[in-house]
Amino acid sequence: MNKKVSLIGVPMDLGQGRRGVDMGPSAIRYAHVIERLEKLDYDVIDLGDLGIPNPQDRARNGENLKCLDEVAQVNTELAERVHTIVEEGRFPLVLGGDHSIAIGTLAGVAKHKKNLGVIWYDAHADINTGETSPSGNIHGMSLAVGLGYGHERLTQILGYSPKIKPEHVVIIGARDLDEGEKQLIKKLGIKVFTMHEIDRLGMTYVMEEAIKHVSNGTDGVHLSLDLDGLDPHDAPGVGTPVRGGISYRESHLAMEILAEADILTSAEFVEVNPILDHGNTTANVAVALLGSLFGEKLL
Ligand code: 4U7
Ligand code: MN
Ligand code: MN
Ligand code: MN
Repeated sequence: MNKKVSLIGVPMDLGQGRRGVDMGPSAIRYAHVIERLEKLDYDVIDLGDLGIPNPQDRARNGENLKCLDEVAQVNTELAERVHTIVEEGRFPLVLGGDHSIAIGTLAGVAKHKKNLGVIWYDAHADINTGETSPSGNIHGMSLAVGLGYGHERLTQILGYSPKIKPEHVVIIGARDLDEGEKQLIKKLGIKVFTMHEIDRLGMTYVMEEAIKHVSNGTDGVHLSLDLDGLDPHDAPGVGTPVRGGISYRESHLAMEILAEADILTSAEFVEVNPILDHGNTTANVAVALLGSLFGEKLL
């Protein structure tokens, strides 16, 4: 793994309806993310948090896309910042904030990587568009936007689209998909390891297959980890919890296998909501997983 890490917080909560996820970056810093990585000999620069505009109306929902202007604005800025981080030869580590920020991260990273592999670790596929979304929340559309589906204001960030190709994507942990999402996943032939496959095949096999998949024909790999991929017992502080998720142990194993494979070129950890949490459990889980992802070993 690249030993130079630039961390950036995006206290965005406009991609969904519940307050609190804007405090995610603070909660993850409070759980000692920087110390954890420095102990593993990483040179970490904390770039601080992006500014988030105060929307006129959180409920405004033109074309079934809530807060489209603000979400597009923040993601444009994030894309530029991430682009610069990669240009400087550093590893971008983005802390959310809601999952709409993947739009900006992917735009920034993929500007350098023509064939970016993506691991989407999530209970959801986030592959809705304004046409299919039951909620109008953009955090449920970010993977679709990366693939070139959705509103132009989002797909055209940094002036190119699509950012990624469907054959370079793998979704892990899915257990809650909307009808339109199922159709697009099938149409594009996206590889999905649902909870059924994780239960049946085991996390070791799933990760080995996932790594093969995202390494095939790619020039970099991004991990987009939504904490709601984990079971709500282990990560309660998330806005859209879904029962029957990936366990804490399985998630550690997944991160350890990824660390060994040494394929990642960027990562983001999103959807930590301290208001809905018990103590700071979910941020602590995020930091523990980051430790494993960056190569921490017991002995
Ligand atoms: B998250 C949902 F309808 N699919 O689009 C939607 F179930 O980033 C949830 O994965 C999206 O947390 C969840 O609103 C987005 C819903
Ligand atoms: Mn999710
Ligand atoms: Mn998500
Ligand atoms: Mn969520």
